[in-house]
Amino acid sequence: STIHLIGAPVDSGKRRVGCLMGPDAYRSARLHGVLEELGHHVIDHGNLVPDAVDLPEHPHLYQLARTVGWTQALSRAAASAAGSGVPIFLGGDHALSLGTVHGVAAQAAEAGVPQFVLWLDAHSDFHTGETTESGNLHGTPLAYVTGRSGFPGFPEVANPVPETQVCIIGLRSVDGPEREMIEASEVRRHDMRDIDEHGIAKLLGPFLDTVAEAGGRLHVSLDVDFLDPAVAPAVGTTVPGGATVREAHLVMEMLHDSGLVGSMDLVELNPMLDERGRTAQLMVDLAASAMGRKVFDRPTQRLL
Ligand code: DIR
Ligand code: MN
Ligand code: MN
Ligand code: MN
Repeated sequence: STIHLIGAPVDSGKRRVGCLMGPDAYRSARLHGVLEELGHHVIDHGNLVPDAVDLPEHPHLYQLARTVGWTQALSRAAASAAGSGVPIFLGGDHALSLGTVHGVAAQAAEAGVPQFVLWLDAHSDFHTGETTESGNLHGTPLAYVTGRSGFPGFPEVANPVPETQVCIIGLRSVDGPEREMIEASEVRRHDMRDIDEHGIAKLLGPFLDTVAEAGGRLHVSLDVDFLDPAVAPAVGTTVPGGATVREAHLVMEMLHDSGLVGSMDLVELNPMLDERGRTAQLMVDLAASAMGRKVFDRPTQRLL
């Protein structure tokens, strides 16, 4: 199948800079060649640039105009790529998902396909512009794409992703207002304790079944900090106690076996913080597993 690599060097979603180097770190770790070796037709579209947006500085929301500009540009790019192959967005910080999910959801609505979202992250990214304490917009995309208010200047969300079609796995840092909103919602959420108690396959499997039964399409948003910082140090917001390499690969292999992945974000990689490119390399290996790399050919064995 065709894979579109779309560079999204978004660095406006938080204060610590460096994520703008992410797309080239993935390229240097040979993402393109690795995917071609798996038999895919790969097109690297280069890096996007944000729309020029004329908005006054916001008293609380950091780099609002720039992030709105990215959201507009990414939404268009995602909508046009989603119909004709699998776009993989090379981040960039997680603010890029304000645009990518907006765009793929719009294209899905047009095609009459239910859009589902899998969020692999230590954080819930469920703040609105009104609840965020940091003012960092990378902590907000899930609230935006599920249709919450509090996003001044951003494109209208005409096709919100229904809460029941969102699943977050890997949680271990959730702010108070986020917890309240998530608990009052129908978003599926699994913290690290769920993974420890049940195993990650038993959390992901039922969600994939739901997507399949609905005839849906899945957008996967993979935040580097889903992984444990011991194996993935190159991210500004490390939280101890994250997913292992083995858990992450199992998730990716199950995603490939499901045949449901329509689009993917690789986000929050900050090459400035990396140790000899090891985090970039791990993210490329995970993307390869999601796109079909395996040791032996076999379907996922679901335990339950
Ligand atoms: C924190 C950190 N919850 C915030 N968020 C994220 O600033 O709102 N870090 N997403 O990666
Ligand atoms: Mn995130
Ligand atoms: Mn995170
Ligand atoms: Mn937060």
